[in-house]
Amino acid sequence: MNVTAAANFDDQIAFYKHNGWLITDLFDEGFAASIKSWVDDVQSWDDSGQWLNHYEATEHGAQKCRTEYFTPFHQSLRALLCAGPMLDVAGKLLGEPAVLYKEKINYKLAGGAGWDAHQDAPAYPFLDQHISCMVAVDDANQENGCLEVVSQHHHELIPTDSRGCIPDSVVATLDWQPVPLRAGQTLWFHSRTPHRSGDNKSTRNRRAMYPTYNAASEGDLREQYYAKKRSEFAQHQQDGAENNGRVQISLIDDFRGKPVTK
Ligand SMILES: O=C(O)CCC(=O)C(=O)O
Repeated sequence: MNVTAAANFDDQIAFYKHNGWLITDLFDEGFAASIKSWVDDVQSWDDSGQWLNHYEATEHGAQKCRTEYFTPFHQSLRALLCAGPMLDVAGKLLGEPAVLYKEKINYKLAGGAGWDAHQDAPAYPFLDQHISCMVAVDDANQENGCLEVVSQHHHELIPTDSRGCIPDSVVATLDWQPVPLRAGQTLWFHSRTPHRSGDNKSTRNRRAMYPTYNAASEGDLREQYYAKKRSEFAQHQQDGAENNGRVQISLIDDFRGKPVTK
């Protein structure tokens, strides 16, 4: 593992504080290949465990679009996300020691859908301060649906529409910047940084892992977060809630993927 975040990180912290996002190169090619093989492991898991798999209907048929709550079941990914340079950088950017709040892999396989413009904060209860990171598992670019962010817009919450997303009238006024990443690069972003992503219109998968951290002083709330998510999703299913042709995989309704019909 090649850790470049160690010594002179002050300029990067200043960039993050100013813009609300930051790219770091924490891992060399060999380590990026290891991350890829660990994500292959999780991608192959069926629905028999306590991890949470989500699926979407695409032109290529039903595809896995997300797995979350996987760190208890994969030792190498747990070590990657809960210790070492990832936790260290999260703590430096938060300004105090960090703890993992939640973790997900968005697969966005060829044909997979993207996300409408949103801030993460409304989907992350119990806390004031979070920081998320996109760890690029495959190269991400505009063809396969990299993230797009808005700089210097992380100081306040934008009132949301009925789906919990940024209203179209506001989206049109924001300056969106695509952030292509090489596999192994990491994009850190504030939970109020507006972001969105395109559908994967290419023939190449765009898998990405997203750990979210909070200040340890606010508590270790990961189990509480997932208990809330599981109970809201169970209720949603029991109610047979209609979602206007989208499958809901977050506590807000930001994902454009279609539900798989049985
Ligand atoms: O993976 C993506 O393309 C966007 C993900 C995202 O914004 C989210 O999961 O909240």
